[in-house]
Amino acid sequence: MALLLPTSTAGSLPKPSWLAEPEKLWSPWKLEGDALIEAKQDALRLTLQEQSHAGIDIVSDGEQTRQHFVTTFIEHLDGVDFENRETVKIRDRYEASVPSVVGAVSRQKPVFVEDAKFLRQQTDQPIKWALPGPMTMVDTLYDGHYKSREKLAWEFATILNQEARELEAAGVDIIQFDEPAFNVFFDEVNDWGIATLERAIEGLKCETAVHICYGYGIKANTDWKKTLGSEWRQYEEVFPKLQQSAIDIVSLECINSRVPMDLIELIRGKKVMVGAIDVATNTIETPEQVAGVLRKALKFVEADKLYPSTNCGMTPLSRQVARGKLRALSAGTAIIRQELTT
Ligand code: MET
Repeated sequence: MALLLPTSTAGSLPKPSWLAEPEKLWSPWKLEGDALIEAKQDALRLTLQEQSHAGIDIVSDGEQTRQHFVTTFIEHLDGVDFENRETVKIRDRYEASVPSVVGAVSRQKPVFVEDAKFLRQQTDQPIKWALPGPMTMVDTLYDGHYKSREKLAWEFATILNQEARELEAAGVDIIQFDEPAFNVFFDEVNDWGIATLERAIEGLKCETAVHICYGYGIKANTDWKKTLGSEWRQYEEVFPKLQQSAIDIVSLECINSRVPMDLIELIRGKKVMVGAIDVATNTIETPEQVAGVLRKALKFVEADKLYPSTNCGMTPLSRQVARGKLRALSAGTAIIRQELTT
């Protein structure tokens, strides 16, 4: 029988301080050239070991080889100027320095495929690889060429599909597309966001996931959350269409959020990665807190479709806190596995 409630993370984990300045998004690398390549691989090995030791079932690269979950992918494409960065407002919320699209975009060579092969060599556990989704990509750049978010999203969808097919061939079990922008631009999600995502997964035989959260635990996001009222119903806007889509797994923010759990009913039939670890606090969850979230989710997801996970990436946290949170995720999941099997 397949393992019940396989645990995973949203993807990113803290980087060691010899690789990049810790507890920071877009943290610059501390090395360059061949030394940097080797250091990234060493960090990947470490992050993998930490996940296995903590009992995480579906492991990732901890996003050790990328500076940021969106801009690093964009910077590897042709038609992009990443040296002359522009400051734009992203997610309709905060200013960020991002790359510019200056011409037709294309992928001349694979972006993460070598890293994925390296991860595959290091472990027999199932592996999940995160890529940015088309809509979140267009929301994390300056477009001086296409002048249409939708047009550019379709271009990115084609490029993502090329990358995803090669990741699948490299032995990746689950390819996840990060779409935090789905929680902000509902009309666009329903007009073309989900359609472009489906273009990105076309022809894949491996499992596919979409991660939709309320962002990293940074101040811009925690401030925004304070304005969202007593019930966060953003998921309600996109779930009906997502339920109809070809995506296998939906990854959500749950613990300590004001998302009503019963919204999960709207994606009945999908596998659900339930965020049972808060990435916006340094407090380590107790196993019972994690178990409490999973127990509630089980009212709306079949046990064989529930994947305990984290609300978002842990890259801005300290290594020590992230380690504690990984262990809490495993321990809380163990409680529910026990309840389900006795
Ligand atoms: N895969 C990304 C991460 O884990 C998701 C970020 S969504 C803001 O960091």
